[in-house]
This record gives sequence, C-alpha cells and structure tokens, in this order.
Amino acid sequence: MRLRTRFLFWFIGLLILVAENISAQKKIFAPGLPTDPAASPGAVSLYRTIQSLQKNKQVLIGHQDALAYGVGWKQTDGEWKNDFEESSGEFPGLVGFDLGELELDQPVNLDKVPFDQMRKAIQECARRGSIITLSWHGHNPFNGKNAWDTTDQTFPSVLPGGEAHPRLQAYMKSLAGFMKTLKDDKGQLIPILFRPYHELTGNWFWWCTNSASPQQFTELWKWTHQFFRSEGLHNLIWVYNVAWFNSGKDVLRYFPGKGEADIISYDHYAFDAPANNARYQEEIRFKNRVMDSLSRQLQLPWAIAETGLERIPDSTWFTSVLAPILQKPAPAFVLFWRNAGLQENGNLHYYVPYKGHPAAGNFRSFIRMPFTVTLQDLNQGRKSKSTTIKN
Ligand code: BMA
Repeated sequence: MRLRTRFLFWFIGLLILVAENISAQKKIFAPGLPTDPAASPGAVSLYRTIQSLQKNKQVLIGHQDALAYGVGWKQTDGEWKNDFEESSGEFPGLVGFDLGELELDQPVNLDKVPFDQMRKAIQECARRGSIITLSWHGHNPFNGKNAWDTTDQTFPSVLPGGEAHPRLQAYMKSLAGFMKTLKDDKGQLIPILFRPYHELTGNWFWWCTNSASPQQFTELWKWTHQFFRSEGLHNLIWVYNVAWFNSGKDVLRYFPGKGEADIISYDHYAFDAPANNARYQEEIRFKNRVMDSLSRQLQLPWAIAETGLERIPDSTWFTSVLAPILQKPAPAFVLFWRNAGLQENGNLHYYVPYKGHPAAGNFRSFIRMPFTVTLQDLNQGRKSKSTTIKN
C-alpha cells in the first residue's frame, strides 16, 4: 500500500474513533427493561426507579444489615430500630442483607443474622417502601470452605459438567428457596437488587478473577442468571459488581454481556481519614468517570454498591469528603457497609454513625442534602428538600 493511502486509512480510522468517543460521551441515559424477559411488574418498577434516580442525579442512600443490629445492640422482634435513622432522623432508602451460609442450611447467616428475622426485616422494608439489595458471601462449592477460599482448582469445577457443579447447584437451590419466601403483604415476590459474585476483580473470594478466566466467570454468571429464572424468580435486578479497575476495559473484561446484567457497580472503601481523604476522593472521582462513561455506552445504570469509612474518625467526612464526589457524575445508589459494633478480635466495625457519635450531626446534614435519597424521599413525603424524584 502506498504511503498516502495508508495514511488516509489511518486518518479515517482515527476520525471514526474520535466520533464514537464523542457520541458515547453525549449519549443520554435512556430507560430500558430488565434483562429477565419475564421480569415481574415489581422488578420493572424497581428498575425504573433506579434509572430515574440516575437520570435525575439523585443518590439513594443505603445501609447493610441496617435492621439486624447496630453498635451496641441487636434487633429484637417487632422493633425496627436502626442506627441510620437514630443518627440521621430518616429511614434508609436502601437496605442490604447477605445470604452467606444460607447455602449450608444454617438458621443464621455468616454474621449471625437469623434468616427468619432477615425475612421479616425485608418484608417490613417492602411495606414501608425501602429498596432491598442482597449479596452472597457464599462458601466455595469446590471444597466447602468459606467465601475467602481461593483454591486454584475452583474453576472450572463449579461450572456445568464440573465436579463441584452439583454442589453449586444445591447452594443456589437453597438461596432460591429462601428468596421464594420473600413475599409482600399481597403475596407478591419483593423486587430485589441481587449482587452475586461481588468484587469479582479482586483476589479474595473463590469467584474472583484470581481463579477464573473471563470465559469461566461469564459462564458461571450466565448459568446463575438462568438458574434463578428457571426457579421462577423474576423479581431480581442483576447487579454486576467489581472492586479493582483502572479502565473501562478492566470492568468489561469479565462482564457477562448487556443481556445478563441490569446495573454495573463497584465497591471502594475509604481509609486513614483525614490523611487519605484527598486520595479517596481522587480514586472515587476516577472510578465514577469510568462508570459513567460505561453506563452511557451500555445504557445501564451504575452505582457504588459498598463504601464507607470504618469508625468515621473524621467528623465532617460525609459532607466534606463524600458529598462532593457523589455528584457530577452521580451513582444511582450508595450503600454503607454494616454496623457490626464490637467484633471478636476486639475491633469496632461500623460505617454509619450511631446516635451520639461525633459524626452523627454531619451524617444528618448529609442526609438532608438535596441529592441524597432516603425512604421519605422515595415516598415523596418530605418537603424540606428542593428536589423530588421524577419518574
Ligand atoms: C466484611 C466484614 C466481615 C463480614 C463480611 C460479610 O466486609 O464486614 O465482618 O463477615 O463483610 O458481611
């Protein structure tokens, strides 16, 4: 090929690349339907809510295990105490629970939350109008060890045809069995943001990229998606969740495809505040930009599925560090991790201030900011915020 012709091809290629990039940036977020073609009306409506939050740049604020326990207390029947509401004055708009050890047919999960109580809490949230999200710190089907077991041979043994596949299937059957009991007062399955195989780009769980190739992981995901549908669970909105990534390519490497996941998300925690505040902001800003661009490209909403600053040693962290990085671009939701309180190792483990905590007032101010969404805002009941959610 002559030099001039070669240059012309190269130049046209470059123009196409630039044009694609500009159009991806400009693409606005258009509402779509969930990946499950038989998604229940509740799941469709939940997905619409998530999409409209994203479109309106409003951020649903959640807390893991909010109704199970808090710092210095455990839930007792009939009472729906929670640290989030006691310190902020508002009930969380999103409540997370974990199904870990349900696969072992245990009565309590890995963090000692009784599954019976979890069901009641989920039903109470549905009654009030809060959104539910479920994760699964499940045991490794290859050897029965816990979620953090990263034995090399796990993949492909868990995949169809593999030695550990029947055990994976049995685990999933237990999860599905419990999920089928999560019904509202009208007997309908409660719509759920389901986030299996979370933080998959890390190296600490058996399903993480350390032991799986992209093909193996996507096969596991697709099988799981199909399995839950075949169990009649059409109430699930599928949340794909990564941990480490330096580019959109990293996020997409293990992505099972647009027809397989409804929301893309990542987990990222803050450490060593205030010394590390600027670094945390920089990391989150970068990750948010990547997510926002992927979200436009894939036309899927995006979220921060876990974050927080353990023990909140910086009393203005919520308004001065977190709030500025949750806007432009804004995730559809953010979930703070659990308020476990005093752990067996003697450490205090919590991410939301409890009543009387030095950061409680600041958390209250954060929750009152116009862009943060709680249960009251979801139900459009509060007047003090300047914006309400438009569907
Ligand atoms: C981790 C910690 C653990 C817990 C696990 C699953 O981040 O909170 O204590 O067991 O999540 O909830």
